[in-house]
Amino acid sequence: MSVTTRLTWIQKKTLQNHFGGKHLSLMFKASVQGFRFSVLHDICSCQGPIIVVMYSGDLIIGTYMQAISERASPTLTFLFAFHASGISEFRIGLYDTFRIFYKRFNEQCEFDINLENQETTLTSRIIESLGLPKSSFPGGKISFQECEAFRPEDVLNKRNMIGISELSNSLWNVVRTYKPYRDLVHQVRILLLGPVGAGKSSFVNSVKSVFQGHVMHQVLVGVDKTGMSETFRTYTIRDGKDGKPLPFILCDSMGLDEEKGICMDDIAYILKGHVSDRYKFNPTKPITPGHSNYISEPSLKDRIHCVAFVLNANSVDCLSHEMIDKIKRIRRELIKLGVVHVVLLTNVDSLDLITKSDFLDIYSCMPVKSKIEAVHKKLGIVLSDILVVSNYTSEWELDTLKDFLILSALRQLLWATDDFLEDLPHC
Ligand SMILES: Nc1nc2c(ncn2[C@@H]2O[C@H](COP(=O)(O)OP(=O)(O)OP(=O)(O)O)[C@@H](O)[C@H]2O)c(=O)[nH]1
Ligand SMILES: [Mg+2]
Repeated sequence: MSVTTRLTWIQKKTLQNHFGGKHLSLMFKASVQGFRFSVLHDICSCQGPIIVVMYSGDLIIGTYMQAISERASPTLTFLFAFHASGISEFRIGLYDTFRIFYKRFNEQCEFDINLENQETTLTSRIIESLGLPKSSFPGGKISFQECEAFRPEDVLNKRNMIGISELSNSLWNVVRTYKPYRDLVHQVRILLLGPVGAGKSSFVNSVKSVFQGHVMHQVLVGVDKTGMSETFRTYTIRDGKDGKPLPFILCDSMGLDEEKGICMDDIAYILKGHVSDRYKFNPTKPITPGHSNYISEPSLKDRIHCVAFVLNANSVDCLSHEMIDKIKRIRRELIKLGVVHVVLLTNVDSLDLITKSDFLDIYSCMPVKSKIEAVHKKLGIVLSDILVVSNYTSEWELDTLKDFLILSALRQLLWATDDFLEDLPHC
């Protein structure tokens, strides 16, 4: 059985972010390894900074020490306490680690931890500064039922970054060498649909950026209540500056809106391949045969092979009934036409508590999981078809971790298009 911390995901993440965004690796758990400082010392000394957390009923308090040294020597020390609103901190300054755990009789100490007796003592000045209830500390003491020690580790270290870069490179190769099923088309067409401002155009810019090798802001993006994109645009992306066109086309559309936005009837025309590049949407009426952008007899290459519903992760919990209804109506149309669809959740970078290092394992992050579950519940889309990305928006430099998420999502989109092509009746 693996030894796990008592901290919830949110508590652990709050603590991580409070102390510099490092990953917390559990080194010691008193209920498993024993309430003995000698054990904690053997495990944690010479490991660099250590965070010791004590659990007393509902209270969680702890200390950050820059080191547990072999000899008694002062080390930078902080005390902290958890609250519903976050973490309070008291900086003790340079403090002798051995004095914390081995306070000598009558010695004046601001605080100490007696692991063997499962109690810790704090001065009233510290109790007050940490915002802890004085009544829980009779005589300055509080007993604890559990004690854990963590080592803060830098997850964005060289080894992990090399690993992620290798993964990105292999995804990059999978995408650029992708061949649509049985060569039925040269390029598959992926349509981006979703509420105004969800990040559809930014996703096109992000994919272009990854393949061009620098951040691109070619497609107009921005915040406008009525929507920024007003024309239907189809983007072929090149593999490098003068490279070959990649085997997919991203189709950017006008945003869905409760009142205005893309005309719902236009969606069916786009899906069936009747609408050509640069068609200017009219929110009040759909394209008609005879329009210069109307393709009367579309072939398979003009059709949409996969749809990505683009949603802003921050707003999935407050999607209006009208929006959910619209998306469900589109889904029914997609199912009727056999078009495969997935969800692309953008803006994961701005979810509460999420930091860059979480991109390494984004699907296991609690806030991301809860957004994915919310989408699943509201729209009925299976969990494995909900992908997450963080688009390039205001940055100037490419970022290996963002590239990794964008490429992973793109690979899933290509697999989904193959499902559509494979399922065509004449194949
Ligand atoms: N932080 C963050 N911001 C994003 C992300 N994706 C998009 N944005 C921002 O969200 C805003 C809207 O993005 P767009 O790409 O224009 O959205 P859209 O879906 O094309 O919007 P319309 O064309 O108006 O329907 C812009 O200010 C983007 O910079 C993301 O993943 N993270
Ligand atoms: Mg747009």
